[in-house]
This record gives sequence, C-alpha cells and structure tokens, in this order.
Amino acid sequence: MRKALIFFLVLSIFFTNGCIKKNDAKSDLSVLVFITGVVAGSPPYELMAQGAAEFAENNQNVKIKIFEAGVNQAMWEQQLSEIVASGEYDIVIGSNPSLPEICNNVSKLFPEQKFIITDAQYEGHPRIKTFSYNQYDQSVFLGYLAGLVTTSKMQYANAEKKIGFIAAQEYPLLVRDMVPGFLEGAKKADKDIEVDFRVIGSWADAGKAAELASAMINSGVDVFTSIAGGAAQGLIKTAVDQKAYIVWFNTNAYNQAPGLIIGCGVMEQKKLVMEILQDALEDKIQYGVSQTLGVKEGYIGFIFDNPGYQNLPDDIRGKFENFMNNYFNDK
Ligand code: RBF
Repeated sequence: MRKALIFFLVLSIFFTNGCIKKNDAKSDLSVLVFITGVVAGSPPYELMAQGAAEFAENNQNVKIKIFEAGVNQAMWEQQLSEIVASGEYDIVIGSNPSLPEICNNVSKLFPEQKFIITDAQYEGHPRIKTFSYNQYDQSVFLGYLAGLVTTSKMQYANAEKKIGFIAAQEYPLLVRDMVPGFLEGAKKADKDIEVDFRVIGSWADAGKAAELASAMINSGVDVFTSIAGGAAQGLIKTAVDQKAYIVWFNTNAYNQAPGLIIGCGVMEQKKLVMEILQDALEDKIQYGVSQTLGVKEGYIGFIFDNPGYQNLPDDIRGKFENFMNNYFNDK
C-alpha cells in the first residue's frame, strides 16, 4: 500500500513538473506576418516572407501566417484589427514606416497584442518594437555609383549629368533620407549632377512607371533608381527597350536586366526577421525601443559578386570600392 502511494506521488510530481515546464518555456509561437501591400516585386516584403517561412520550417513549434493586405492603405488598420481580434497570434510582424501608428491604434482595442515592425521608428510603446534601416547609407553609395556612371564614357551614358529617381509615393523616409542621400552620393562623383525625381502615385502601376522613365530618358536621364515595389517593373522594361542603366535598392536584381542593372544594394531583412523570431521565441524582444541598422551594423550592403557589377569599367569599380572602404569608416 505504502509503495503504491509513493509510486503515485512520484508519478504526479513528474507530470506536474512536466506541465509547468511546458508552460514556462512557452515553446510555441504563433506569428502573423502582416504585409502592407503585396509580396511579389517588393524586396522588403519578399525578404520578410522568406525569412519567416524559413524560420518556421526550421522550428516546428513556430507557426506563421502570411497575410497580404493589398495596396489600399486605407484598409490596413481595419484588416489588422480584424485579424488580431481572433487572439490567435502571439506576435504580429510587419515592415513599413506607417505601421507603428496603425499598430498603436489597434493596440488600444487589443492591449495585449505584441507588434514587431522593421523599416520603422517608434519608441515608448510597451508592446511595439521597431527596427529601422539606415537607408541614407544605401542611398549615398548607390547615388555615388550612379554619378560615376552618368559621367562616364559607358555605352549608354550621355553627356548630360542627370540621374533619375522614380518613387511610388512620397513618405518621410524617402523624402528626408533616400532622395537627398542619392543626390549627395552623386555629387561626390561630380558636383554638377542633378536628380530628376518623379512620383508614380501607385505601388502597382508599372505602365505609369514605364511612361515616366521614358520621358526622363528623353530629358537626358541615363541612370535610374526607384522605390516603387511592383511598379518598378515598368522602369526595367523601359530601360531595356530604350537602353538606360539602373542601380537597385535592397536586393539582388542583376539578372532582371543583365548589363543594365549595374549595382544592387542589400538590406539584410531576411536575416533580421529570422533573428527577431528567434528572440521572440526566447522572450528576449525589448519592446518600447527602436534600433537603427546600417552599413556598420552589417544590415545594409552592396552585392559586388555579380557580372552586372564586375563588367563595369575598372576605373569606376576602383573609385566605388575605394568609396565603400573609406566613407563608412570615416563617418
Ligand atoms: N515598398 C515596397 O517595396 N513595396 C510596397 O508596396 C511599399 N508600400 C509602401 C507603402 C507605404 C505607405 C510606405 C510609407 C512605404 C511603402 N514601401 C513599399 C516602402 C518600404 O517600406 C521601404 O521604405 C522601401 O522599400 C525602402 O526600403
């Protein structure tokens, strides 16, 4: 009888401990990836979706749901509220400068919900964590490369010192950091270079982007960049048809127009998303604070290892690599 009692006691301790351990370790993580637009054609969203999917593949206890909210920005807050209302997700992750305000509003209705947002800056909210990329850095070095090419004797470079920037929409990060950075970088190659800046008014209208690019080529632009999501396909098409060069933000796009896309930057968004999810799993996210990640931190870079870049004239590559080695160390 006593033996049976001890056996029962040991068994019950074993099971209780097991249960407590399971709850304490909080080994399951349910994640909503809230895409403020559509994934295809938008580097920040493609990289975020890839990072989350790969992390979930490697961690069976992590479940992700990728939700595309579409390009109608007026609908994003309501869509997010409706999903969060289910209470299904431990964290929501997203990537957009406009998300903190939206999450702050959603948070008033669902105060327990946690949000982690990249490409945004927001401090002081106990359930919102943000990471911003130093896009000024990337704009400066892509602008410098564009400046070297527009003033070169390359096949499709003309005598005008004019480069182009096509944006889907104006927003603070773009008008305060990216366009000025691009111009400043170009002026480091030649102080007389001008930037022709145009706005499409849509993240999806490739036809309008193509039209703008064509008009800009006619006015003397020979090197472009863009921040336009899927609409940037129109720029690529025009550059291929009418022969102009492109420097590309955030991701490897060299093979979309070989010989014309001559420089690609990178944002390490996939790496960051995987790190975020690992930290979330271990309950190590510091909510309420924002972190900025740039070249020095290893989250903004340039893809040298591609014929699209390697086939540029030696003197251009020499100057560009010198710039990359010195500029970010001296700053
Ligand atoms: N970037 C994209 O690549 N695709 C998009 O659909 C997109 N939509 C945006 C909507 C808003 C309201 C804002 C403020 C930015 C958007 N961006 C988009 C820009 C993106 O967040 C990022 O700043 C740029 O891609 C530069 O890295």
